[in-house]
Amino acid sequence: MSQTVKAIAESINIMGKRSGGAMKERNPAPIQEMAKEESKAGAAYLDLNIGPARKDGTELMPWVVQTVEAVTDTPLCLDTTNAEAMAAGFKVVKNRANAIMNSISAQPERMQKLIPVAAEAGCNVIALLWGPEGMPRDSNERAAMAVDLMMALAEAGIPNEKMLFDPIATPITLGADQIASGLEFLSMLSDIAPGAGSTVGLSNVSNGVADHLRKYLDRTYLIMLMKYGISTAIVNSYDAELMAICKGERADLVNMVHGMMDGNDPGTAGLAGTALEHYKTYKVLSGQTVFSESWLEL
Ligand code: THG
Repeated sequence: MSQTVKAIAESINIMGKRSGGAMKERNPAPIQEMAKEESKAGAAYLDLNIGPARKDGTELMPWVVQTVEAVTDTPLCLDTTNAEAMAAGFKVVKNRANAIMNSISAQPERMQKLIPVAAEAGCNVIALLWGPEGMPRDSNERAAMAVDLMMALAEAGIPNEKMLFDPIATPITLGADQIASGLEFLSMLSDIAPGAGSTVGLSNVSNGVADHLRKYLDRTYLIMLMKYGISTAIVNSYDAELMAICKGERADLVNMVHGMMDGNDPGTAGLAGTALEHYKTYKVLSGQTVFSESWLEL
């Protein structure tokens, strides 16, 4: 059986062109269309990202949840940095045990407010490896933060199987070192928290890169994460090729990149279709080629 990744569709968010305006105007139709499109594309979860929503989060999150639940049964992933909005959203979610809380970070205030809400809901929880001092610097800091989060969640009765650790994907424009450290953390996860799952905001990796190039970075990075058993990913479900990788339908690309990760360079001569683009992109993400927007022309 081919390896699969559960896709958490990212596009219903306050920053998005279609969904952002609709959220602000409380116009359900565009959001409901997107929810149906993302579900049809094969999303296992729909991320509903209202951002910090300082003014009206406790009213906006329940509205978005109910707007989406009116047209689809796809489980939801509630995404906000506003703890009160998160709690208000979970009050109305129909299928709470299958929903995801996105996210609880290793910041004491956020843990205190949200862990009881998650325990009560019986939902899945994204444990975001972001601490009081911000981004962890290497895989050891990620591991230490993961232990803190796991202990606090376990103390509230939340089992490892409900946890999804997010090592935080960083843009390739900042270099390949942080990417390597996220992958290294994933390779340690089954020892740190046996039975736990994992996730990343995949398109962070291509943030700030020209639009026509982003898809190669996102897809290749997902395949690299799959080598370490990533269980879910927050993705652009409108990229059909990316969704095909999630569904286990691109064993050709997966085998090529995983082979390269094991040190087997296939060379460029026999590469067909988009294999050449993904080959070159792997060289960038693994730090063998220095990033520049002309990497596909090299
Ligand atoms: N980890 C976790 N949650 C997260 C992130 C993460 N939630 C937010 C974010 N990162 C993942 N979600 C998105 C949503 C949209 C985009 C990127 C990440 C995005 N949108 C396009 C853009 O900005 O160009 C299109 C916007 C539009 O529709 O117009 O890139 O890391 N746990």
